[in-house]
Amino acid sequence: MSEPLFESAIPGLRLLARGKVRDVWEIDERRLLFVATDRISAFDRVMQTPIPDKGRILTALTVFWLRQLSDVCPHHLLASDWEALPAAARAVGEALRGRCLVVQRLRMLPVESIVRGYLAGSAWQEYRRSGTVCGIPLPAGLRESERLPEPLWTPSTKAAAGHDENLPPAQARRLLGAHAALVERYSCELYRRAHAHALRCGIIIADTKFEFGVDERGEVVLADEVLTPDSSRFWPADAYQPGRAQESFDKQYLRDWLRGVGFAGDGPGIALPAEVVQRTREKYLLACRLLSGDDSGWSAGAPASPPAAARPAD
Ligand code: PZK
Repeated sequence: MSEPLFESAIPGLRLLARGKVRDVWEIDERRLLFVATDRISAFDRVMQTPIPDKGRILTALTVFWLRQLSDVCPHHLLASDWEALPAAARAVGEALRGRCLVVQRLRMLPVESIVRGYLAGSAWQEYRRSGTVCGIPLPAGLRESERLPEPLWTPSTKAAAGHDENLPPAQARRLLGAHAALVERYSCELYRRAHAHALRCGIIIADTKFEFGVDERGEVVLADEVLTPDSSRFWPADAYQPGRAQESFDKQYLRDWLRGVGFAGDGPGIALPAEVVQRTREKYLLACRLLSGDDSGWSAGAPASPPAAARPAD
């Protein structure tokens, strides 16, 4: 394990944005550099203590999925090898190794493309109130966390501040214009494929968020990080039980600890004790190892699981 990275600094490149966990740098007019830091958020707040290697783990997972799913649609990833990084990034040194994605610069579409296979979070809240999700009527009598008859496309707005809001799909289609049908089709197919793979690995992907952009030729391209625990709800499949909220695969220990100390998501994030950091790190590592069979040496000694194809299907 090496020094955690809380915030990237790359002299010579221009910082475009800092998200909750990732920093985006400009390489040139055609390319961006995404840096996954070790920041972690819970209850919508960034904690003061980083989780060592979390950025490397999420970078490896994103690269795994983009390769695995590259026959579904085009994606923005150009390179993730150290040798392919701009000299300004390599000059920073080991702190950036394994955390960087060089991506194609796109015109981002103004909708978060969420796909849900299970009834959780804001979808469960809306269903309980009105029997609908994003205004789409669902069968009566579904329980919390229940698998949906079909994956549902439940787009949301990209709110500049505060919480994203679910959009009626008809409104999302108007915002997406000519690209709407492809964004919806790509999103649902990506989710179906990823869900089936993850289930064979013991993980339920309850829902996930995709972002798309348009390249200079007008093609719809998958962007951002994909199918990580930060952009999705991962549940351990062996503990799945509809009728109640599910444990989070990655953040359950952190959330339980935060509740225990009375942290309710108000005010700034807080510092985390070593045990919470260690156990949370192990969960991210396990998710990455189960899904991709790769832990790239962050966890000494533990054997990787066999590839999913070598195990019986569900
Ligand atoms: C882009 N974001 C959101 C994510 C942040 C901000 N391929 C692309 N081309 C142009 N812009 C973007 C992308 C992508 N992906 C996405 N901001 C710019 C974002 C993470 C952290 F601070």
